[in-house]
Amino acid sequence: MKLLILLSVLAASAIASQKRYDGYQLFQVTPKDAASYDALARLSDSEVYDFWTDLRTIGHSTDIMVPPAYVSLFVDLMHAYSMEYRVKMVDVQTVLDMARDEQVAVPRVGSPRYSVTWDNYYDFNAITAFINEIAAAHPDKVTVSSIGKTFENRDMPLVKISTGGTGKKAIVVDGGIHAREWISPAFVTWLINELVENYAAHPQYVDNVDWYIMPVINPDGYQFTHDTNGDRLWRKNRKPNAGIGGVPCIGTDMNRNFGFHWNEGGSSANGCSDTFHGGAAFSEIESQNVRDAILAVAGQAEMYLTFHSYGQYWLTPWGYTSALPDDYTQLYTLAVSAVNKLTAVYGTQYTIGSSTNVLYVASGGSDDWAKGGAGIPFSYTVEMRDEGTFGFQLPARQILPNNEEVWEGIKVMAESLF
Ligand code: 0X9
Ligand code: ZN
Ligand code: ZN
Repeated sequence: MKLLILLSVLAASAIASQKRYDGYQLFQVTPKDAASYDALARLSDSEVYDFWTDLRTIGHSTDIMVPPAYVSLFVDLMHAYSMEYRVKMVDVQTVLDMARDEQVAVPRVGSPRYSVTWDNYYDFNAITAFINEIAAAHPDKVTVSSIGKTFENRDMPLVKISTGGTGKKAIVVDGGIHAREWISPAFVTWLINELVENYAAHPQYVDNVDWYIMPVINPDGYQFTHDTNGDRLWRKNRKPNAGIGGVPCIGTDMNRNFGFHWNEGGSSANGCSDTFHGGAAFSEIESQNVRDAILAVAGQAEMYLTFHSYGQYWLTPWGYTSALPDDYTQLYTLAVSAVNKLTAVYGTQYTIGSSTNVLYVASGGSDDWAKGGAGIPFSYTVEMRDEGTFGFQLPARQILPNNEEVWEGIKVMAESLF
């Protein structure tokens, strides 16, 4: 009896041991001049504050998560610089708990065909199972392979969707480069399902182009956000690094590790930072695997789409400079057509532009490398829902509406290659 109680206490504490965010607050702040901007820039260098959205330019808001012990200091700073601010989440843990409760409460309707559905979020194993199941059900259209192993020895899946024939253009898609952006794999897996399972409704999207889809390119990080002893708000991969000042840390930001104008701004040399760019361009096994998989199809590929959250942006290169690519007008015009269709579904607004100009400088991104390094002309980063009401904890009931509207944009993207 005593043993049983002990065991259940242990079990309960195992469940409760994901990193907790009790008393953490999410602030939305807007720097109004150079002095207040610089003050925020200094905060973003410290590991205390988690910038859920990176610092933009003067006049644009940023979402910053502040630990309880720093809240009053932070508010003092806001007042000292007369910055506009508002508290978006008074207790981040409550929002995490609500999202998890919704996740548990959603009843599975009927007996779903596959290991994932789109009324819930799923971990890496379930996504891998789904990919293998849909490939087995549609061997005429779907081929699954592994592009290599992660640091923690997980296979990184690549799904090729094609009805055969030669000389077709290709679209490369990936998701899950940032672990905590759960809507990304939830969309990319849905896209696979829509193209394959719903093929008959719109065969042209598969008959006219080949798709190379990698639903989770940061499997270790993504699984860590699901693990009971993990951290729901983890962003990077999971390989230990030298850290800073003799204190080791974990993880490289994969979207700062790609080798096109790597380490030219908007990334960090501090291994404890959430935007750590790694020891060198392509220092990480996962970004190497993605690089090699893309290079293998680069001759055929005309388009690269990488899915993130949040903020509702349809972004073009470059992320390393405010200068625009030569063919920016074409990139921009196509994005406008896509976003028009997207917005027509539920009224969701997206901002369009080059990522440096509408967001911030951030070098080493996969989009910049896909265009500048692999020579894929149409390269976009899509930041999906929402605008920070729920942020990374986008409620599961929004997965389908998000996916439906983004799909309208993707159709426009694909049609441009027909
Ligand atoms: O900062 C990023 O990596 C992306 N935003 S996120 O909030 N999902 O982290 C934007 C990347 C845009 N592309 C480049 N900067 N190259
Ligand atoms: Zn350069
Ligand atoms: Zn991201």
